[in-house]
Amino acid sequence: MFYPDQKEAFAKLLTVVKGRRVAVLGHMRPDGDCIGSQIALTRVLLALGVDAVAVNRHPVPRDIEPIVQDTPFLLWDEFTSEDHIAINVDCADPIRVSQKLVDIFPQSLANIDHHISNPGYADINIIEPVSAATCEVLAGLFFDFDLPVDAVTAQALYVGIATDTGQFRFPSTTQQVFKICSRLMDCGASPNEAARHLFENERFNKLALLQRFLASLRLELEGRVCIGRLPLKAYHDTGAWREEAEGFVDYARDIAEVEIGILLEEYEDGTLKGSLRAKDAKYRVDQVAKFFGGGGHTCAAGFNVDSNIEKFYHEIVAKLEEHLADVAPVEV
Ligand SMILES: [Mn+2]
Repeated sequence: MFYPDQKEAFAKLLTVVKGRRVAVLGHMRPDGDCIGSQIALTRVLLALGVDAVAVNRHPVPRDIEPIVQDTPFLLWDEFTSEDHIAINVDCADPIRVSQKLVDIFPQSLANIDHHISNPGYADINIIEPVSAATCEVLAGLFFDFDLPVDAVTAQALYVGIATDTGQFRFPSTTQQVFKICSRLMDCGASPNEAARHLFENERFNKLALLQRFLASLRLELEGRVCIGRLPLKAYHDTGAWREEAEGFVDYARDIAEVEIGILLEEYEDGTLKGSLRAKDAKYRVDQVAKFFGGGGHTCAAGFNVDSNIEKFYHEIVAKLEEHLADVAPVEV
């Protein structure tokens, strides 16, 4: 078994959903793991005869779209609750599904996730912080319970794992990840097909935005930190979409001597999103994110603040200086 400790909780979940209508909710600005988890859980519930639908505040990103296939997937304003119960996937905090969806579902039945900061806010909580992706947790549970995993479900789970492990590079990439992916290939998942729509399908506007981001990179704190900035203007000038900055922060982290990479992005509503990526878990970037009201993993975390880049830049550098004073650099 992949997740013996979750056997009881997942069995309870499968019992409670019988005869109910279920909305499978994901987080705002969804990523591959979020969408993959929603597709997979919705499809498996449907196969079990449960009336299930995936619902999100924001649309499925263009590069992930091909995996949705015939899965019922709605935006929040296309969805009408008819006594549905909610299951949240990949959401460390209930508000991550958006205020609009919290208004419809003040309390979720279940919460399936892999974020260390998840406090277990639902009636049934399945949280596996050591797992690389929520899709890994779901795939493991489906195999443990011998549930029907069709080719579309397998591909969705594979895409979630491939994206949340940074294409099998992050420290979270365990032997279990490969065992599960191998089983998913048995069920029809295709890594090559996934790679084609995820990585060989770029828009020119995105590369124009990437040029702006790369030109903005600055080393701070004796080169231990690298910060890239995307002001509103960068989006206006290039016509790139928000979700196209996904992964840019990795360039900042990937510089040889840099320990933490950061992306600061401005939003139209006067807020600023910070994304943090560390080379090693000991940097605990989740703690830095938490200080600014966010959260995440030890190596990958984020937050939103009411500010702009000009005002906030010095605040984050000051906080990192204090944070890094206690952490020795990684030997390369
Ligand atoms: Mn995830």
